[in-house]
Amino acid sequence: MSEAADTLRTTLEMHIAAHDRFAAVTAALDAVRTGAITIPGLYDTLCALMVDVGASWQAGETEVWEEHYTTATVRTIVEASEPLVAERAPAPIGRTVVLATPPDEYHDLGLRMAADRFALAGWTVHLLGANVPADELITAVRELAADAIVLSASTHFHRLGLRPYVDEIAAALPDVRIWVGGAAFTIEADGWARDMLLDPASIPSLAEQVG
Ligand code: B12
Repeated sequence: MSEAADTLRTTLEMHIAAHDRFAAVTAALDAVRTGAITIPGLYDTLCALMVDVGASWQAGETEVWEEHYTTATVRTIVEASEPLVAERAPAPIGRTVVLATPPDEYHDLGLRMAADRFALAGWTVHLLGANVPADELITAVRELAADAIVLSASTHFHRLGLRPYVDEIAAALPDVRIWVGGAAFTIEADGWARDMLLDPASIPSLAEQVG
């Protein structure tokens, strides 16, 4: 982690511990505006913070409401970054992606961050968010003329559920590229083709792989 990311992380933890959401959001946005950190760097910092909050809750050191407080603060930071993403996005490259999580998968912060990573690579991005039925996703991809679909799973259970979901979508949309990712795939990815698993760091160079 860079020194700027370390500093921001400490500052965010301090403001969240003091239950000062506004100060946390301001510190994060200022770090991007001043160039201390890039948006992907900010998102990596927020992701690490969330993983540690989850571990701390599991260890009984953080209350459930505090984990929710942190999640809500991180969500506001990501949503408030939207204008900064738009300012930094290059000219459109003529590729469109639709992003969603499968039914009952409510972990959507990583998906939200992946949407911005695609925007920063010049993609036209349509975020459907969490808990999207397969038939609705298929309709959306057709109507939005998307070249690719990005799906996220955070739990073991939802990674297993993603398999038939992806198979149904791939059968209906054979020309559309499908990528999957998220915390569940860092633990296990058995049965998934390598070229379907996406590393966020590779998003800037993906455009040539579709259409
Ligand atoms: C916050 C949180 C919640 C929140 C979610 C809020 C929300 N709207 O997102 C709430 C409270 C709702 C929740 C609920 C549950 N949770 Co939860 N949750 C977490 C926690 C603490 C953080 C998740 C998070 O936001 N991380 C930050 C984001 C940014 O990280 P990320 O999703 O990994 O995304 C990064 C990358 O993976 C990547 N990425 C993500 N998707 C994709 C897709 C592609 C294609 C690409 C390229 C990249 C990419 O981008 C991000 C980096 O920029 C984790 C702890 C952990 N270790 O992850 C547990 C965790 C994920 N939850 C867990 C569980 C079990 C649950 C519940 C089942 C708990 C329960 N008994 O009710 C429910 C399930 C709810 C449901 N049906 O979905 C487990 C999963 C265990 C497992 N492996 O199966 C974890 C790991 C906690 C644990 N250690 O037990 N949870």
